[in-house]
Amino acid sequence: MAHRGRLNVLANTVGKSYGEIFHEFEGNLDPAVIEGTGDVKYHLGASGKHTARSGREIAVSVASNPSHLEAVNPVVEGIVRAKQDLLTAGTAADEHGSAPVLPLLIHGDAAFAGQGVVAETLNLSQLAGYRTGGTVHLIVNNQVGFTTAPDYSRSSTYASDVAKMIQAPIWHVNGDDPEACVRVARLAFEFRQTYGKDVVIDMWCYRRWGHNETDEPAFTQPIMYARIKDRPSVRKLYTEALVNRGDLSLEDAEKVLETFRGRLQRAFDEVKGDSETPEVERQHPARLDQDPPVETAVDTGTLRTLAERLAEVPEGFNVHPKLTRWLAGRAEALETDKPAIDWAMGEALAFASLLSQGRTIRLTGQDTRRGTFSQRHAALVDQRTGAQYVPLAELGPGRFMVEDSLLSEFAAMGFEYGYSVGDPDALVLWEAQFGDFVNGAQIIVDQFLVAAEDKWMQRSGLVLLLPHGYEGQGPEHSSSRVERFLQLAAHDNIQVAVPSTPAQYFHLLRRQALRGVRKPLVVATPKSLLRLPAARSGGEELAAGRFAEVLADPEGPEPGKARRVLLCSGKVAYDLHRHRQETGTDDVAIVRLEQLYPFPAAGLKAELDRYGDAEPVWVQEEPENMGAWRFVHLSAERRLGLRLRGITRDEGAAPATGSPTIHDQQQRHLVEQAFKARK
Ligand SMILES: Cc1ncc(C[n+]2csc(CCOP(=O)(O)OP(=O)(O)O)c2C)c(N)n1
Repeated sequence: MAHRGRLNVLANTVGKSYGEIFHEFEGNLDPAVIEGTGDVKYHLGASGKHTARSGREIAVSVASNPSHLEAVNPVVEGIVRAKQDLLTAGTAADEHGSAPVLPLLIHGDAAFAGQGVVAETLNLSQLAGYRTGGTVHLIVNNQVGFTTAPDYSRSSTYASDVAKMIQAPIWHVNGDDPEACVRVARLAFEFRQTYGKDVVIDMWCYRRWGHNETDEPAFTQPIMYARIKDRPSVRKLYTEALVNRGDLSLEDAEKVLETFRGRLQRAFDEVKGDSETPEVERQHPARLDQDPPVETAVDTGTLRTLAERLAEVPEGFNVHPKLTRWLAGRAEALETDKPAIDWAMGEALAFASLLSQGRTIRLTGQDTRRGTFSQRHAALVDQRTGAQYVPLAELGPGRFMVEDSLLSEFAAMGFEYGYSVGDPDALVLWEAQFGDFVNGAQIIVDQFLVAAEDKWMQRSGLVLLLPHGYEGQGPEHSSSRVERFLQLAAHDNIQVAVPSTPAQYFHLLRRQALRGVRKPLVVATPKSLLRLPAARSGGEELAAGRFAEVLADPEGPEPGKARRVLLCSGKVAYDLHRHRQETGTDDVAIVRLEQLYPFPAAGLKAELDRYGDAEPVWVQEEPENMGAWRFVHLSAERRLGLRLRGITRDEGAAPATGSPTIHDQQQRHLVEQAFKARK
C-alpha cells in the first residue's frame, strides 16, 4: 500500500500497538534499521497477526515500499507467488480459488490511473508463471491527487477503468457508507476465492485535510474543500445512522468514543518523554568479504550424468531436426578432450547440478525459454503435437521453473525481485532481452534491488542476466549500462560480474545459489560469445576451481617481459587475444576483471605484481563516459594507488553507432590502440 492510511492499517489490521506507533513519532529510531539508511516510517514494512472475530489468526504482512507509487505492486505479487509455491509446491496457485496467500493492493485514485506499472501488473494476473489466484485491489479514491483534479489526471471516466483490460469486476462504493463498503469487500473476496481472478473496489471518499500536515487544499480545490468542511465525518454519519436505526444509544456511542480516546491518550502519555529505545535484535547489512567461500566445482562423473540427462527426450518426442544435433552435442560435451562446453551448456550444467542438490530455480524473461539468441532451448517443443518438454524440470529434487515473460521490464523484474524476497533459498533469475532494456525497470533497480537492504533490511539474491557487447547492432542492442549499476554500488549492496567463459559463468551461478549471503547479482552476459569456438570451456574447468574474480592470462608473456598489461572485461578480451595472436605480440598481457563490484583489489594487485613495471591500461568497448572505465579508474587509484590509462570509444550521447561499418572501424582502432607503443 501507499503512505496514506498506512498507520491505520498497521494499528488495526497488522496489530502494531499504538504505543509503538507513537514511539516512532517521538523520533525514536528503531534499532533494527539504524545500521542502514533506514527509511521514513510510512515506507517500512511490518508483519503481525490479525485475529478475526471467529478467533482465527491470520498472518498479515505489509510490504516495505518506496515513495514511487505503485512500484511495489509487482513486488507484492512476486512475494505472494513465492509463498504460495513454498506452501503448495507450486500447485495451488494454478487452481482457482485455492491460492492460500491473498495479495491485497491498496491504491490511490490518481496513481492507479496514471502509473503504467498498474497495467503491467494487471497483465501478469492470469499468466501461468505469475498468477497468484487473484488480487484484491482497493482504490482509496479521494478524488484528488496531491493538488491535481481528476480532469487533469486521467482520460478515462473512472480511476479504475484500466482494470477493464482484464475484465475484472469493479465495484464503485460510497466510502461514507461503511456497511456498503464491508458488503462489497466480502463480495470481492468471495469472487477472488471462487474464480481465482483479480477484483477491484473503487471506494469513493474525500480527503479531509491537505496532502500532508502542512498543506492548504483550498489553494487549488476551494469549492470541494468548502463542502468537505461542512460535511460531518464518516464516524459521525455512521453513529447517527446507528442511533437513528436504534442499533446504538447515544450514550453508548459517546462511551465508545471516550474509551477509544482514553486508550490513545494513555498510549501517548506512556511514550511521551520516553527516550529509551526498546531492545531489538540488531541487524547489519551483510558483508560479502566475510562470507566464506563455497565449493562450486562438480565432479566429472556427476557432470557427465547430468549432461546425458539434459540431452534426453521422452520416447516418441519429435525434436526439431536442427536441435537433434544440438542435443547430441550436449551429450558429448564432456566426452571430448577439446573444450566443448558452450555458454548455454555451462548454464544448463550449473542449473542441473543445483537442482540435483535440491535448489529451486526460477528463470524468466522475454523469450527466455528458447533464449533471445536461440541458445538455451530450455523448453523443447514437439514438432508434431506442440507439446513441451523441459529437460531441467526432470532433474530434481529441486524445482525448475522457466517462463517466457510478458513484454515488460518494470513489472516483470519487480515480480522476480519479490519472488527472491519471498523465497530467499531459491535461485531467481530475470533476463533482459538485450541488456539495454533493463532501464525499463530502473525504478525496481534504484528503489528495491540496490537499496532495500539499506533501507528496510530486505534481502534479495536476484540475478539479472543482461546481454551486453559491442557487435555493431546499434545504440539499443549493445549496452547493459554497467556504469549505472557501478554508480549504484556501495556497502556491498550488489555484485556486478562480467564472466567471459562458460566455466566462469557456471561457477558464478553456483556461487550465487550456494553462498550464505543473499545479495543481488548483475551479470553482463554475452551475445556473440555464445557461439564463439574460442569461448568454450572444458569439463575440467567445471570440475575444479571456483569463480575467479580476476582471470589471469593463460598465454601471457613471461613476467619480466611484459611492457603492458591490458585490463578488460567481457567480449573485448577475445578481440584483444586475437589481435595479439595475429600480430605475434609477445610483450602484452591480457588480464580480465570478471567481477567489477565488489572491486577485487587484492586479486588485481596480485596479477599486476606478476608483471612488475608493465604499464596497466584499461580497455573497454564502451564510450569513455560509459562502461566500467570511470569506476575502475577511481577504484584502482583509491584501493591500490594505481593510475590507469583508459582506452575507450570517444565519449558518446548514445551508447553505440548505428552503422556496422563505423562500428568495425571503431573496434579495429580500439584494439590497435591497446597494443600501440607509446611515444
Ligand atoms: C511515481 C511517483 N510520482 C510522484 C509521486 C509524488 N506524489 C506523492 S503522493 C501523490 C499524489 C497521489 O495521489 P493518489 O494516487 O490519488 O493518492 P492520495 O495521495 O490522494 O491518497 C504524488 C503525485 C510519487 N510518490 N510517486
